[in-house]
Amino acid sequence: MDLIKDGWFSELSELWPGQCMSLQVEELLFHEKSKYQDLIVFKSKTYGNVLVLDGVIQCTERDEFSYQEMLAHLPLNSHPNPQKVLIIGGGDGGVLREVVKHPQVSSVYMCEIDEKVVEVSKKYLPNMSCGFNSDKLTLHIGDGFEYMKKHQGEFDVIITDSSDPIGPASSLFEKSYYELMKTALKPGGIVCCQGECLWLHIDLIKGMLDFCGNLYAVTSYAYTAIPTYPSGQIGFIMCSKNPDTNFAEPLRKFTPDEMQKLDLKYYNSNIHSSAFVLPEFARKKLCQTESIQNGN
Ligand code: SPD
Repeated sequence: MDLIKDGWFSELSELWPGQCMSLQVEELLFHEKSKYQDLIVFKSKTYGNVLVLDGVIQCTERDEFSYQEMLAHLPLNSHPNPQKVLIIGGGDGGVLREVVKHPQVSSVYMCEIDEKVVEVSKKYLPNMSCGFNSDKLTLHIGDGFEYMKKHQGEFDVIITDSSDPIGPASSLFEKSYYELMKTALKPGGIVCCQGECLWLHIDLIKGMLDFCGNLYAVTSYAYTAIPTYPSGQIGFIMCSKNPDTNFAEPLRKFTPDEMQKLDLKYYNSNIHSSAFVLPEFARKKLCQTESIQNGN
């Protein structure tokens, strides 16, 4: 297979032209095409098992927590009472693991289009997929748009854990998707979605923040550092229906005891606040209007 050559996997995509991340492969564990995408799992030399969809790294066992913890705890700790949560995508279970352990969450609904991702993750990514055993979870295999049309005004928080805006996930980066999420939220609800990389996709992010700024009472962009995503950084588009939301000020700060119990490795309340502080090139480009909140 040409994604793996001479013992190295290389992640090439038109979304990050002229650069690519390579990981040394110890063993190819799984390779199959599902109805939706090409799935690979390999054991890497230094990053544990790695899940790759359509040639793009989705998670590695070594650094996944940086993305999954932030995608879950940024919105959950920005909402005064996040009881009912919907996850769109996220079939590897990493974000789910974080959401089910949150003390205020009582029910979690996950809508993942590709059953194969869930199946493969349960087998090869046990530390991520443990959330599938939670009593709080109702799993639905199907299309996120269709699911939300049938579940209007139901959720406190909606989290979208998608792949990149190419192929099956591209519609999740469009205005119509953010309009639909707004209608599936309860009053005061919050969304947090995979929001791509400042170094690579700033025009895409700008476009999304602009339409979100017109749809929601509060809109912001936060980011995390993660070595195996392109350029080592990925962000989150965050929107709230509640005009009083101040994303950079978490409403709940976990105590040291809670931090230990929740087994958090990346998220803490200081990194929550600092995730909204943008480097100057990004602040200038993204925060031209007052409707985009930032931590600067
Ligand atoms: N460039 C890769 C972005 C992938 C984001 N989603 C990953 C899913 C992990 N749960």
